[in-house]
Amino acid sequence: MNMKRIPLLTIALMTLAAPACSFALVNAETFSVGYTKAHDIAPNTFTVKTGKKVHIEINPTDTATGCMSEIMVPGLSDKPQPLVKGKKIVMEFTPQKPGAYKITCAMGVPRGVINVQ
Ligand SMILES: [Cu+2]
Repeated sequence: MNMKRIPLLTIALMTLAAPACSFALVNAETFSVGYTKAHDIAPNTFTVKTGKKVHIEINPTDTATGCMSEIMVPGLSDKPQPLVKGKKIVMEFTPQKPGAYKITCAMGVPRGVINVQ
């Protein structure tokens, strides 16, 4: 076995074990959300604070189809992201204005709400 390869492998594994967002998470309000075709996202109602960073992770256990196959939060997370089984979705934003922001599909059908206080 070529011993020179071991340190490189160790560095690669350490890099994988420390995702880039781990530092940002320290000061963010973090939510873990599930998705199934039968129940859509759960939970689907969130309360957060103006000026405080929010980190939402969605872990789909189904792949969504049709109208509701993408998710976005107009005004907070404007880029539609596809709900695909096993593929984690991350939304990160810092709300600047209080209000009730709808969680929607890519065309605006509501599926939940983020209340910014
Ligand atoms: Cu739709």
